[in-house]
Amino acid sequence: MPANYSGTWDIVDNQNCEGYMVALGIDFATRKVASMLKPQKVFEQDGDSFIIKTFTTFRNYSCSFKIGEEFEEITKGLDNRKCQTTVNWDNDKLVCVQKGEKKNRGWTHWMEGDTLYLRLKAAVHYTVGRLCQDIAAD
Ligand code: VL7
Repeated sequence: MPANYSGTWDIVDNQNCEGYMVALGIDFATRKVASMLKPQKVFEQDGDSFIIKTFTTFRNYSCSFKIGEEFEEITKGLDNRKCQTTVNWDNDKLVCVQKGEKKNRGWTHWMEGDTLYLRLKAAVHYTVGRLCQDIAAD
């Protein structure tokens, strides 16, 4: 029996939503509006079938999927990109991979007690260094 996420969930707080939005290339004005929002999520779950609706006063977003079945997701009203998206169980966690232009993109939901968590990720952070031979040292 998988976990049951059904219900209506209200945001309590979040961290670094700004960084996520920057990674997706959301413009400054939209980020400022989005950062003020208090999203509500409504999960409709029937076993492995999900509809996740995200409601705000500014925009809404809805996504439906079946566990393990890849689908084309268009992030309309978010960054408006096309992704090949798959959501799987990792024990009771919901793990989403959004393949597309943005590398390392996806989200994970899990529950602890009566709290629902959501971790959203996008983008890659690299650092590249260059080193040269120290001839004098040899
Ligand atoms: C992701 C907030 C904002 C662009 C407008 C703000 C509109 C949202 O991926 C999401 O949910 C998953 C997991 O539950 C299921 O679809 C929703 C909300 C991301 C970052 C990006 C700002 C533009 C507010 C409707």
